Amino acid sequence: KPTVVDHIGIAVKSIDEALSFWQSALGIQCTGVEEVEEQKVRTAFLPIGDTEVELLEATSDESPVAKFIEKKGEGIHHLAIRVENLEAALAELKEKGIRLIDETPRYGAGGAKIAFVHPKSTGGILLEISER
Ligand code: CMX
Repeated sequence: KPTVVDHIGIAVKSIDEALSFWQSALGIQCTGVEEVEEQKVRTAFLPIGDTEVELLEATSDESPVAKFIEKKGEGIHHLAIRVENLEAALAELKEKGIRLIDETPRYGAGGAKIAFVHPKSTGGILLEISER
C-alpha cells in the first residue's frame, strides 16, 4: 500500500529556466541537480512539505522526456508514489494483470529503487513506484 506521494515529475526543456519560476517566483529551494544517465535525464528536486517536485530535462533526443515534450509539450510527466517494499508491490500488480514497464526495480535519482507502470494500465498517467 502506498504511503506518500514521493514526487511529481515535470518535463521541462531547460531546468535552469524552470528554476527561475520554482525558486525565484515561488521561493522553493532546489536541493540538488543530478544526472541519471540510464534514463537520459537531468533532474532537479524541489521539496514541498512531505513531497517533492522533480524537474526533468532530457540529455539526449532518445530520452523518454525528449519524446514526451515533442508529443505533448512541457508539463506533468509522471506521478511517483512510495511503497515500503517495491518487489512485493510489483509482484502484486503483475498478478492483477497490470502492465509494468519495469518488472524488476532499477535505480533512479537519489539512489531510490524505482519501477514504472504503463499509462495504458493507469487511466493515462505514467506512474512510478519508489522505495527509499
Ligand atoms: N504520461 C502519460 N501518457 C504517456 C506518457 C506519459 N509520460 N508517455 C507516453 N504516454 C502515452 C502516449 O501518449 C501513448 O498513448 P496513445 O497510444 O494513446 O497515443 C502511449 O503512452 C504509448 O506511448 P508511445 O509514444 O507509443 O511510447 P513511448 O515510446 O513514448 O514510451 C513510455 C512511453 C511511458 C513506455 C516510456 O516513456 C517509458 O518507458 N517511460 C519510463 C521511463 C521514463 O519515463 N524515464 C524518465 C524519467 C526518469 C526519472 O524520473 O528518473
